[in-house]
Amino acid sequence: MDKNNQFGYHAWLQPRVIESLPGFTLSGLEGFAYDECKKGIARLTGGKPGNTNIELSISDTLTHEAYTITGSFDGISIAGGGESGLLYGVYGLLARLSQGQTQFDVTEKPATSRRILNHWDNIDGSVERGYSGKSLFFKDGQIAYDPERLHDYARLLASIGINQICINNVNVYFQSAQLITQKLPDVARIADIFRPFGIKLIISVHFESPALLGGLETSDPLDEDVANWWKQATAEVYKHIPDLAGFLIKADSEFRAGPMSLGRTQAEGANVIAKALKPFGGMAYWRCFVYNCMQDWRDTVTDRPKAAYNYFKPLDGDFDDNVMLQIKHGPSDFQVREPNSPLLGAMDNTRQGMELQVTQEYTGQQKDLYALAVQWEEIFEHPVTSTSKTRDLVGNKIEAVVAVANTGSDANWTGHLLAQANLYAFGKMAWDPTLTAAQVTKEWVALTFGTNPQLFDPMVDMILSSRAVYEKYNAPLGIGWMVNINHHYGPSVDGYEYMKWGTYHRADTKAIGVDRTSAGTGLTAQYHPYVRDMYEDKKTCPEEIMLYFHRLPYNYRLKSGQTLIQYIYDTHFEGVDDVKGFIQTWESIKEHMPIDAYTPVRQRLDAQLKNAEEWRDVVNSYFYRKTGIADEKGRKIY
Ligand code: GCW
Repeated sequence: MDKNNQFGYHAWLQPRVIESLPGFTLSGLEGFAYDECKKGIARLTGGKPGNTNIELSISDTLTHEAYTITGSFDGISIAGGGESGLLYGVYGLLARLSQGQTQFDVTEKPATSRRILNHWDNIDGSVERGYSGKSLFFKDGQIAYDPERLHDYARLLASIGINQICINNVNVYFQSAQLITQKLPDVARIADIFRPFGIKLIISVHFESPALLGGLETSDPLDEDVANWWKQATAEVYKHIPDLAGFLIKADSEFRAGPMSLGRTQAEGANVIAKALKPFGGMAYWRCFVYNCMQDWRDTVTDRPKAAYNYFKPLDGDFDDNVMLQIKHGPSDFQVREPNSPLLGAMDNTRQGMELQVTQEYTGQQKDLYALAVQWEEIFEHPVTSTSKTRDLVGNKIEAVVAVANTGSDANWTGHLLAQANLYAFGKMAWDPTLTAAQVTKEWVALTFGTNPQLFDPMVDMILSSRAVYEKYNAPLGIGWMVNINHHYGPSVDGYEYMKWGTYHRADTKAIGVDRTSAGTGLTAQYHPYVRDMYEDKKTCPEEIMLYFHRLPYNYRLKSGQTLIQYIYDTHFEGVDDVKGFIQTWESIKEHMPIDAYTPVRQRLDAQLKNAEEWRDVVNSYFYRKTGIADEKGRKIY
């Protein structure tokens, strides 16, 4: 089947003629936004003639990416602060028209000027933690792409406000390191595709590039030759891509080289690259995923979640002003449930961005349905201090919202059709972190499937409940990591337990969990006192995250009166039942959607059910065997 005809290719920009719309004419500023408006209107009206005018203009009173939409079917005005704002205004109008809006009095501006996707794409065409086929950018060691598809991809991303993308994996190997030396004309062509959509490229670079590519003896950031190498190489990059947003660097992390191995600080490492980017207005995005991945599991003092704060907080103020620390949202690694990273909002003199993951590495790998928006809403709702929440990006000096992409060469972009909702939600919530999961999910369903209530309500409910369902059959109460090692799909309770990765639940016959309070590893002390106190005390620690901070006996009574062990049993049985409910829901709405939407999702739900059953039986049996405590309800445990 032609990919463009398969349901899902157009995602939330479905060609769907809406009979109630009038015909439109366009006037005002001609250019890219105007053309996009024309195409979008044709998509929604089928080119119906009419005389409702849409006027496009630039307004000096708005910031570059901001826009206003005013008017009604008597006439509509879109004004953008700049070209990007105008384009966002066009997409904003089209989305509102698709959802049946008829009157417009909208002013929008993004909460942050950096809304970024990171692709973990390798030059051989594979995608690290990718579950949607192959790379959109690379193949067999070369830059290779379908220009039409990339153009459509750029439109999808721009329509949800994404304005920067890193095209290659943060794990940079030799060939991808060469992107900044050998392959610049090709990278520049990709930049050309994204540019009109207001999207700038980022390139992941290898920290040891001076040695690896330049033949220098060292990559020591304090070495003058090294600094000069970065300056020259970067100048060359900017000759080809003058508007490159910057470089992304994963250093001293999971066997990647970095300044630490050369006796230098993270700041010294970041600044040498930042100085090379500075004349061109580029940013050094420096990841904070630095921890000891060679820990002895017998070591109960080292606590991996403390690592990022320990390394970076003392350096607050040492980073150049074009370094942006890129901090994973939680102190572990994209688990189903984590507290926020204590580093977020903790540095007054350092620029910071928050990294999320749209790709579902630990959250079902786009086989299982998982509404990330629900989790992100909690992350944004998380207190940084008693008066401020993470969603106050400006107040907490969080200047970028970044996510690892979930897209690839699959016809529907995201593998699981409903995983498109996660990409959509990311763009919308990065633009406006006050949006709720319910709001963005409803928008996505309306734009993708329409608003027929017989389909709309059940689908919205199913998607919104999916995070809680996955959590039920996964590791309990925030403890995380009970996954199969390496590939991270499916259960393995002790898979990481005797390993070097610093991820332990330390379950014995009586209790489970690591005490991270002041009586234990002291992670709590890294938080603002308000948050610290909340986590310190079992009475105030939110129950769903209890096992992240406290070691509990299996007979610990939760607020419901249930014991911990019974909670584990119950949630794991419920999780499976809930997935069966998803299948029923999907069957009940089958007739209201195209068959090529129904079938692939049904197949994935069947796979999800198997996975949930495996989780239920492995986790329940593990704890039954450890504790010898029977299920109160007498259900079968193996
Ligand atoms: O958890 C790990 C992932 C790696 C990833 C790393 C990171 C790109 O399993 O695949 O590497 O996180 O975020 O750097």
